[in-house]
Amino acid sequence: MKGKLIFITGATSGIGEACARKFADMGSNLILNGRNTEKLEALKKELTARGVEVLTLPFDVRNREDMRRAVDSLEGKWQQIDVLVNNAGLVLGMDKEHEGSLDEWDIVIDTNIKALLAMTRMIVPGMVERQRGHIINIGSIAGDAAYAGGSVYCATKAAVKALSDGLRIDLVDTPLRVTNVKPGMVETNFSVVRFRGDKDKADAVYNGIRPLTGEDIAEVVYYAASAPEHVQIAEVLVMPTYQATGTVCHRQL
Ligand code: NDP
Ligand code: 8X3
Repeated sequence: MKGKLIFITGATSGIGEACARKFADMGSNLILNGRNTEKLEALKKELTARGVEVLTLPFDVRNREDMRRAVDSLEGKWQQIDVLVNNAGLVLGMDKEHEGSLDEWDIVIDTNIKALLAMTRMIVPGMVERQRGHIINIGSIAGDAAYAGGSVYCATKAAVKALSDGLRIDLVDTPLRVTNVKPGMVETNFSVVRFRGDKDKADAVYNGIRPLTGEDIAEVVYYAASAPEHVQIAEVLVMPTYQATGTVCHRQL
């Protein structure tokens, strides 16, 4: 992957940040998106010191105009994106479908579905023109089956699966590849965001079980991206060893 150009959304934390480090370690150049400009600049400084080129592209992925402006601002070699990692995503709360906040769910749907689709719509045409590219979507085990209090989040990740499968069909007559990486429990800032900053509740999610790390997922993303060109890793479900489904895990308490 040396010299390849990787565009990662939500690169300021967790899985996205770990992917940035992994690709940088393997010599790839990076376009890093996020909302936290300070964090983006710190990451850029760290990764450029490893000898790769990094462009930061700060925008809220829910803002389509800002996304358009950012993508249109890419010039020359920065337009030649080899891998798009659609990673930015979140969930807010664990409310029942008939009780939760429609405004919060708009944020989740706009980020996890509409922004992923808009990024795909803006970046993939260039890949088709160049006859080169790979779209890696970060889905979730949550997209495989609904769980209590997860209905909207699960729906968004089911949508990521459908969008990934649909795109793979639409691109079947091209050399482009589409991968849906579906993690189980990964300890990142995800649960802190889900529980609206309550660190104790977030920590309890991983009580008695060794969760995956962002780095574990970055290894999977890198594996898919670096597979030989005739190999398309369509979907990967990756869980901690003591997790069996979205709702079944063994806690050693
Ligand atoms: P983190 O909260 O650690 O990271 C999420 C990243 O997405 C942050 O950089 C965050 O930036 C960014 N982001 C969120 N909203 C926006 C936005 N509107 N515009 C730009 N960036 C945004 O969580 P994870 O690393 O765990 O999550 C990454 C992906 O992995 C998500 O799609 C999540 O659904 C998925 N996933 C996570 C699992 C887990 O157990 N952790 C399991 C399965 C899937 P900011 O800090 O500004 O909010
Ligand atoms: C995050 C994993 O199990 O909390 O996508 O939904 S889970």
